[in-house]
Amino acid sequence: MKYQFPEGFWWGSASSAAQMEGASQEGGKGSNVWDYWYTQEPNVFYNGVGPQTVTDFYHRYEEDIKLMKEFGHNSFRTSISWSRLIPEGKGEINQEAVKFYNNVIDQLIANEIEPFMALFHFDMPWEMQKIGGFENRDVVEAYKDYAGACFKLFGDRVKYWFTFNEPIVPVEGGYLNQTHYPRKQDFKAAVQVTYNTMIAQAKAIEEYKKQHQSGKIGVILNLSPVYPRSDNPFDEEAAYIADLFHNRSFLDPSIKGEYPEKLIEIIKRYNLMPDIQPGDKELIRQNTIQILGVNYYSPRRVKAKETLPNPYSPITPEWFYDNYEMPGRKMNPYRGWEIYEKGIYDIMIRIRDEYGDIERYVSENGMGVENEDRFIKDGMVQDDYRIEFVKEHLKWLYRSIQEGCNVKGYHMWTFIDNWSWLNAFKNRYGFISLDLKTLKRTPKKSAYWFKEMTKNNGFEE
Ligand code: BGP
Repeated sequence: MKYQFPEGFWWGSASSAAQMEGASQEGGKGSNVWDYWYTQEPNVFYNGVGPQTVTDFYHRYEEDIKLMKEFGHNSFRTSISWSRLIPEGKGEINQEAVKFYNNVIDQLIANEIEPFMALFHFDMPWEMQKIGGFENRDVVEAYKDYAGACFKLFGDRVKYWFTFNEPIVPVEGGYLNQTHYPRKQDFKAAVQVTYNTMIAQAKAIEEYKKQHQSGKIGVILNLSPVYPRSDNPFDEEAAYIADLFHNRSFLDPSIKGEYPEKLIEIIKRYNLMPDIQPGDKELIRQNTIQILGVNYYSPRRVKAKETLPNPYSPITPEWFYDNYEMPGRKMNPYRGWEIYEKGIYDIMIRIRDEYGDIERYVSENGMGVENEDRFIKDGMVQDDYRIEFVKEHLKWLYRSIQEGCNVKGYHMWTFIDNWSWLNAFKNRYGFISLDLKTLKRTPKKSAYWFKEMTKNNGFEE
């Protein structure tokens, strides 16, 4: 069968500023939460590797962009580092950063690679976190000004903007399970930050429209379809609630301009309502997204709670459901995540049916592998498993397009093996492998496969 994708389909990969740029103390950059955290607790990072150098894109972007071109990219997503552009988070713009991002954008365009730009990928400037991060509405204002500055500086060439990458991840990591700064355990703060992030997004979109920019602005969400253990109504209710928390808390306000009633009801019942300011509701309603990025790695499987939560323990989303390890599910043996390719199709169909079939693309999908060097043969990582992974997801994506879904592209996570927060370089995701000592880049087998596939705008099997 031939999987021929539509003309003009976006092919490429994604990364982010903090995960690839390096030069974290160079070029006038201010610290972000990761830079700061690393100075405090280097050992919480896998093998003690911090954010200073990572893939060193800051110094090697020309070489890297050439490689992207060579390996079939017509688009690439990264982010602007807020603390590089505005070291204090608000106030003065760092001209060295302006020069750097201008060079990157120009270089991408010169290589016929469309830049897709996120404004925020988990990297809160430290000066902003010091005053509470998105718990504080002043930081929301600072983010809006930062976004406005980016549109003004780069919007003549960047036509695809994303307010946030996976906005729920720093909320869950920072306020529920301690994998992101400020590593608290506080559901009420989590709700406030979720809400304020949404306000920040709406303000950035409002600003984008005010500037009469000619591109599109949206958000990138990690959407995992939630499957109940069974069709027992208790399991189904558990799945419904998990979906509310993990998917709909951003999906609904971003596309429909309002929060789901049921989510508000739960938040109210548990006394978790955030501080809301006059005009907020209208702001969210008026400033919905034009394009959606969908990051998909794994499904979420849940079941009804088997024991009642301890009423004295701090409330978390897991009060409402238990995770379910479905017997026989297919696992990625090298990273411990379930692989369920049809999930990508289920998400796309749902957005077609429930969210107005908004223009969207797969903004991340990929396979992490620990100790990937064990698969080196003839000087190259023979990552047939990754080729298989991408192919099987693309087959389902193709099917969703055949069934009318407004899907415009596919970005793999990631191009060159990159640094991944507390996991640092533990799990490798790239088409290109990175030697941590020499920073030498070596294409993996999957890079050659991707090159061939994108040349043909699809594949046959
Ligand atoms: C996604 C993030 C990425 C990246 C990826 C891999 O959720 O958007 O930034 O880090 O996960 O994660 P890990 O290295 O933990 O396997």
